[in-house]
Amino acid sequence: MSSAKVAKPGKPGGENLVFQRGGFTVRKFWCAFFVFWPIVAIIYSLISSLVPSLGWWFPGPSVTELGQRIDNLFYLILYIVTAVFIGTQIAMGYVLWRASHSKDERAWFSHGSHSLEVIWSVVPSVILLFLALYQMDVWALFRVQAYFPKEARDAPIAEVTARQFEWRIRYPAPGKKLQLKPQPDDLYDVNDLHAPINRAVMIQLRSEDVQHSFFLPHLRVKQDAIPGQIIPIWFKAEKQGIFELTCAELCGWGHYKMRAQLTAEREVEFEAYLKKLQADQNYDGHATPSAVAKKDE
Ligand SMILES: [Cu+2]
Repeated sequence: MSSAKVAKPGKPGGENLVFQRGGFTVRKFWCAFFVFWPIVAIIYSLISSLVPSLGWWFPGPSVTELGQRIDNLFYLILYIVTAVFIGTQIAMGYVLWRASHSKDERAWFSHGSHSLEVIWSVVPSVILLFLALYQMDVWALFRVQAYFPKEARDAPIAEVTARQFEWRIRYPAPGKKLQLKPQPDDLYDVNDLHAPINRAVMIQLRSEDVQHSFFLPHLRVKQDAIPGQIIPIWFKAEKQGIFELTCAELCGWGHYKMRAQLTAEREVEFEAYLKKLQADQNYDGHATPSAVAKKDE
């Protein structure tokens, strides 16, 4: 309020004594201090995003098309919050700078402004409503099973069970469909999920003990694994390679060990992998030479 009293410099006592004693240098220091960090944050973000080889940003472009659409949403939100961040930091810097230059000027307090409150309620509401509507189709495609690609829904390739502290993977035998209950000829592997590329595939995610989170950062896929639930997830890798699969939920003392991999490979390689798993599982010490050779590969 403009009627607020201004303490006279050098006058002993009163609430402004500490402020006045702070002096010119201290006020300049705090002004510089609070302006410095937002500038560091902006420079850091700019370097991280403009020089991806540093590895401070995303782990490369998404290898799925849906992941690229998720990235676009991320950037849209990032631009909005960056504009708000820069605006508020400039306002704060300006106020500090003014206060550091004039020790006679005190802050102005507002005890309620109808127009201001309307503005700062309506503007964020409009932005949030816009984001909520704008991201709906990506969200539906990512999370709602009815919107998953049909080819993925029809034939889940594997069941992944998270447990302290590994990923257990169960595939149906070649040519068979994944059943809810384990079958005698199912194939098993641990910490190495294989999937064919250029085909939408679905995985049934479970947890055996606590809550985990199935995270494929290069594919922008992240889904909590919850005990008692079977949660379907899908992706369509468009690039061959070995990608990190990790647990993104602090799930116990060995959480750091839940690092596995996704091997995205061509359809023929995926089929060969399943065949090899099958040969390994059926190996009883008296197998044919080809099975032994395969096992020793
Ligand atoms: Cu975990």
